[in-house]
Amino acid sequence: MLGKAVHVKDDVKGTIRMLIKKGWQDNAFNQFVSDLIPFGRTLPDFREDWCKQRKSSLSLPEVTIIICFHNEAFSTLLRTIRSVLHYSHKPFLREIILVDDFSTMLHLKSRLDARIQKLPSVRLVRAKRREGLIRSRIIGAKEASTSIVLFLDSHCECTEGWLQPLIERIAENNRTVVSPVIDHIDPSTFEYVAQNPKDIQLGGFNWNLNFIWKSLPRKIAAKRKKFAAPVKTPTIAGGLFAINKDFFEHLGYYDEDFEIWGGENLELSFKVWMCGGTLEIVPCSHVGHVYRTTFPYAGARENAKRNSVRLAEVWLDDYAKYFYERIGYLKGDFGDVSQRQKLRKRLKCNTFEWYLNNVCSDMVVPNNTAARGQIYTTGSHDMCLNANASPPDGTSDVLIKPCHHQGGHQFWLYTREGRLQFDHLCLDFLFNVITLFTCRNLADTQIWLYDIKTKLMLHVNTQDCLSVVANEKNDMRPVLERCSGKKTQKWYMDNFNANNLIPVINLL
Ligand code: UD2
Ligand code: MN
Repeated sequence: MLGKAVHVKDDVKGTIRMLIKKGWQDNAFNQFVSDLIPFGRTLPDFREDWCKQRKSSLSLPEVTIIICFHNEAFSTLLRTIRSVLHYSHKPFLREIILVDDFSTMLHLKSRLDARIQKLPSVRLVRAKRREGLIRSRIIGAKEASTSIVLFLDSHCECTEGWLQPLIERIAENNRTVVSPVIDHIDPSTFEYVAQNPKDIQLGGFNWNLNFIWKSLPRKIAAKRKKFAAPVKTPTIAGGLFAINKDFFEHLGYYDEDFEIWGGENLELSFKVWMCGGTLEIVPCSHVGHVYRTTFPYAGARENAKRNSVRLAEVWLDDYAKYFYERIGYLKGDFGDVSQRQKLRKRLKCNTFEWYLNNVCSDMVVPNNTAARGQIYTTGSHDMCLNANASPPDGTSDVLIKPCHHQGGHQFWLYTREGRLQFDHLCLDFLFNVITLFTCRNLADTQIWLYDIKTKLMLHVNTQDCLSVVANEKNDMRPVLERCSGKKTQKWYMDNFNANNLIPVINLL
C-alpha cells in the first residue's frame, strides 16, 4: 500500500454511491475509502538520512499520547491508534489516552470499548457532556501520568521514527513545544502526501486570527544547512504537538471558555512565545493528517469567532483592533476574560508587540494605509467589492455584493502604494479579468489610483477605470472601462486618507 491513493470509479451506482455520499456527510471526508484501507497500512519512511543516522545521547522520558474525538469514523480512529502503537518505539510510549467528547455515533460505544480492551496501553475516557476539542484536551492532559503529553487529531497516521525527535527537543529544554511536519492525507483518496523538508511550511496567522501556512522567510532559508534540523515557527496548526505537562499547566493550559473548535492553536502559540517558551517544527518527525475542506460541526464558525475575540482581548494588546475591524467591531458576547488577563499578568509575559518584533517580524501590520474597510460602488445602493477567496487559496474571483458591514470578505486595505489588498491577495487585472492574485512588488497591474474628488479608481497599467457590470445571472462584477465619469465608475472607501498615499510617480 505505502500510502497510495484509493480511487473509486466516478460512475458507481446504487448502495455504494449512497454509502460514499453518507461517508462524506458524516465526516467531511471519504469514509468509504478509509474503510477499505487496512488499519495497519504500511507507510514509507519519509525521513532524511540525517534523521536516521542520529542517535540520542539523552535517556528520554516517556510520553502520553492524547487523542480527542467527537463522532470520528471507526476506521480513521483505529488507524490513528494503530499507527501510534506500531511506529512509536517501545520505551517512549507510556499510554494512549482517548478522550471521547460525547460522541453520539453507535460505533464509538461498545464496539470501540471491545476493541480497546484488546489493545495494550490504550485507555478511554468519556466526557460527560460535549466539551469541545479544547476542554477535551485539558481533560486528557490532566489524566496523563508522564512529564510529556503529545496530542494528535483522531484522523492521523504516524510514520517511522516520528516520536523520538519530538521528545528529544523537550528533554533538552522543557519550555520547547514541538510539532511534527504535518503531511497531507487526501480526504478523498486517503493518499499520504509527504512534505519535502526543503520546502518546509511554517505556521503564521492573519489579522482575521486564522492560522495560515507560510514559506520559510528567505533569510532563514538561506542559512539552513541541515534541512531536517528543527525550525522555529511563530505558530503551530495546533492539532499535533508535544509539550511538557508542567509547562502546559504553568501556561494555564488553554482558555477553558473556548468552545468546540478554533483559536486555541493561536492562543497556545502566542503565549508559548510571549511567556518564555519556544515553538518548533521538527522535520525528522512526519505525521499525516486528513485535511477536511468543511466543518462537520454545527455552529463551529460562531464558536471560533467568539474564541478569537477572547484571544484578542487577552493577548493582542492594541493590535486587537486589526482583528476587530475585520469583524465589523461585532465582538458579540465573549464572556468574562478577567481570569485569563490575570494569568498573563502573573506570568509576566511579554507584549504582543514584542512577539511581532522578535518572532513574527515579517507580519505586515496594517497601520499605515490609505484606506481600510469596505469599498462601495455608487452605481447601486449599498453594494460592495467582495472577495470570494478563502485564503490561502491562490487566485480567485471578485464580485459586487450587498454590503454587510461585518468585515470578512468585504474588508479591504488600500495600501500606501495603491494596492487594493484582501488578506495576502491583491486586486489585479490579468488575462482581461479583474481577479485576486498574490501581491507582488513592482506589478503595476495591481496599482490603483483613487481620486477623492472624481471618485474614480484608475487602473494605472491600462489607464482605464474600475466599473461594474451585471452578467446574465445578474451577478455584478467589477470590470475595467474607458474612464467617463459615469455613475458605475464612482467609488467610496471607508477611512480614506489621501495623505497616506505615496505619490504614484515614485512607484513606477
Ligand atoms: C485544526 C487542528 C485541530 C485544531 C483546530 C482548531 C491540525 C491538523 N488540526 O483543525 O487540532 O487545533 O485546527 O481548533 O492542526 N473534536 C472534539 N470535539 C469537538 C470538535 C472536535 O473532540 O467538539 C476533535 C476532533 O474529532 C479531532 C480534533 O478534535 O480529533 C480536531 O478537530 P478537527 O479535526 O475538526 O480540526 P481541524 O483538523 O480541522
Ligand atoms: Mn483534524
